[in-house]
Amino acid sequence: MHSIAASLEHHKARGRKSLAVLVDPDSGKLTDLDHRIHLANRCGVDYFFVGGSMLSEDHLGACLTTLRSHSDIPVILFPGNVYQVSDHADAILYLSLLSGRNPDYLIGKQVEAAMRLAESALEVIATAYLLIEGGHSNTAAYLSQTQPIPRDKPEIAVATAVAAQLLRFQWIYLEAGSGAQWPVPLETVRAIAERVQTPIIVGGGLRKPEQLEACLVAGADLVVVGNALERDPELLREMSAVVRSVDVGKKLP
Ligand code: 1GP
Repeated sequence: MHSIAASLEHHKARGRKSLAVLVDPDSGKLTDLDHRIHLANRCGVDYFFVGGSMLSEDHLGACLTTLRSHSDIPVILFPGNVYQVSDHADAILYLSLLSGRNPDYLIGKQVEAAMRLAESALEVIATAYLLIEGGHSNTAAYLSQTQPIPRDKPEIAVATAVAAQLLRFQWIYLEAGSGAQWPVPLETVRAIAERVQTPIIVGGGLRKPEQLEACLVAGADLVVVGNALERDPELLREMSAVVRSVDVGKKLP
């Protein structure tokens, strides 16, 4: 039995790509959550990510209970603040905002949450979080009072990802921002994948199956989709098929 962090490494080693559906319990669109869960089960989605920038704990609890009671897909907290911690999930992304220079989001919030996490049964996944300019105002950048990495500076993103690997982060998350106009540039994903062995997650502004495919071919190991699936849950069928198709042709060791 692999831990969740190890499962992604295991998949990466075998060239298998992964898909996560982001559920934002504060989006006001939880009415069709049952349907989205059903589709995720049928389509073989790998993970649910749960979180939002402005979310309170109350909403989170109900959402986690629904996910847990209708699905065996691992549920990973993707917290927008220190209140989004719950034992009703399997794991939590312990995010450090490495693209920014705000000490609160590099280590301050992590210290605030540390004792609670250490005492919980959650698997804690140390995750380097890199905001990459996505064309729209970025909520995470605003709330953290940091600047995203400019889109045309892949070398900065690469150096940050290499630092994350040297610092032994378990996952690297490249984030263009929820509803981003442009997803993370493929050139950036490719350049990072060529330099680091740490599993790479990419999210923000992925709306079309072709974008997922391009991102995975460029070297992402896991893609995360939120808004597009809230708007059109049926899109998941095509997206998951594309993710599986990228596996094909990879050589098994
Ligand atoms: C996950 O923030 C993203 O990394 C979600 O973005 O809602 O645009 O898919 P979307």
